Amino acid sequence: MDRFRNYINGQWVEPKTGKYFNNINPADISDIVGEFPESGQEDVNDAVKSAREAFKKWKMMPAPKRGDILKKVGDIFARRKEEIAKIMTREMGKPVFETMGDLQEAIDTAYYSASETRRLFGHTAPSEMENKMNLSFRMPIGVCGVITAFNFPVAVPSWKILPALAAGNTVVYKPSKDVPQAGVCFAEVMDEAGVPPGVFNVVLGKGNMGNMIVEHPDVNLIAFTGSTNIGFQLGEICGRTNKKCSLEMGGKNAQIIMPDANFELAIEGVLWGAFGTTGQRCTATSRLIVHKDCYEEIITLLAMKASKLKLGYGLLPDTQVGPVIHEKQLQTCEYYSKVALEEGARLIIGGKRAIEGDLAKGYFYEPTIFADVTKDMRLFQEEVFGPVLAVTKAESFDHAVELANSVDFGLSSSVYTRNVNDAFRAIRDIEAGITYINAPTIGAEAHMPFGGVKGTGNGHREGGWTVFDIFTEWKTVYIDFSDKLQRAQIDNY
Ligand code: UN1
Repeated sequence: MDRFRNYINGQWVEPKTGKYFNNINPADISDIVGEFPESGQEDVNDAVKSAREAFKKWKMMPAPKRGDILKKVGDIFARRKEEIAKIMTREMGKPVFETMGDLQEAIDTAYYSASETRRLFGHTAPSEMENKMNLSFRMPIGVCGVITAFNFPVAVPSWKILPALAAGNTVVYKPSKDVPQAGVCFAEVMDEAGVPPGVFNVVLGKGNMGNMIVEHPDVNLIAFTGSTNIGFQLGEICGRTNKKCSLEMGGKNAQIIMPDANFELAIEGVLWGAFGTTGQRCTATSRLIVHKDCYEEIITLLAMKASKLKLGYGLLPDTQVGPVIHEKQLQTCEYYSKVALEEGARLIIGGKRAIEGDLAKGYFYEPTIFADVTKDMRLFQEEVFGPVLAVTKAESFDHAVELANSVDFGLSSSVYTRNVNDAFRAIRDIEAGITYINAPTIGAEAHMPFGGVKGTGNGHREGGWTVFDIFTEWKTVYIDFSDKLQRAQIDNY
């Protein structure tokens, strides 16, 4: 069996704990992907120390030169796209066409970040005094701890790591315990691209190892994607230790279908949004809100199509839906199915493990649809992170928007309608960081702001130009060439 190592200060190193854990293929739990370091405090210390040291030089490198290296990162990810995609599929289950998309998102982010290194604009503004100029610059922050989830093993970390480096920071990255090999691949790519030693470090581990990064006094910033529970905990530590902290957490994203929508398109959208990545996206469509005039028709059409989805091992070419990530996630799906039934929802399809043939080898759950889910039910309110869709009836467009907003989260949202007025009202009134018109709740593009309102986040946006608001601080500069003391607010008024 392959044994993997940490990547610290440009070297592949054994964990000082001497401990390793096995990671398995969720589509076939007899297939052990490899042994991965179960790192501890000393490993984290080493990584942070090397990142701190490397920061001194990396921040001095002209940003466009850093960009040249990031462009190579994109080139190497592009060259290794199919190979790494297959590694990711084995490790976390989603079909290869999806892991290829995951890598494409990282490639896009690499090229975008590279080009932004020539555009890290600051503002200039007039001074309130004569012979004085006011400027501002974006400055790197220091050592950034990056902690991410399993569902986008390369794309989501790339959203943080590559802009962080573009801006002149250094990084200590802890991938999810469920996708450590993707973390190793990330380090291989960075190494080959010529990212200098210490600028990017990967420490593999599980349990509360992430907290060691967050607690470390020499880490300046934490960028996190994962569960609401953990995000809130990390946020508390960052509050106590005065670290900048960007949190990207849960969602309970709704798609609305109005009677004037193109139904085929809307159904295609919800199938992809709800069951793509086996529902394990923070942007997944977990609620479908349908206007009463087309409610039963949509449910019938949807059930027909959803029951035809092909579950299987993601490396098989006809697989549309892979397994969930682990046994615990399978149990969560079972738990919410049970609760939904107890609370009076109507089971349309699924609601149980998929165990036919080879599916019995892995963590497969049938695409599940519950209808007549009402606002007070737990399936309406709580994130499942699996292939379980709640369908709710709306009395009117306004009611649909009200329902969409009746949850604690606010990441993504979608409306299918041909009525331009309703479309614009949805854009204005839905409480979410992202709204799609006639497109599913998933499918964010690398160069646009990504993030959510309410319980989903803490006010930051990754992606696009806004990511640099996370990974930089402002330096304001006043240049006085008057040759005299000019006292602001005093001498000029
Ligand atoms: C996530 O689920 O954490 O928009 C990110 C999307 C993807 C990213 C999802 N591009 O669904």
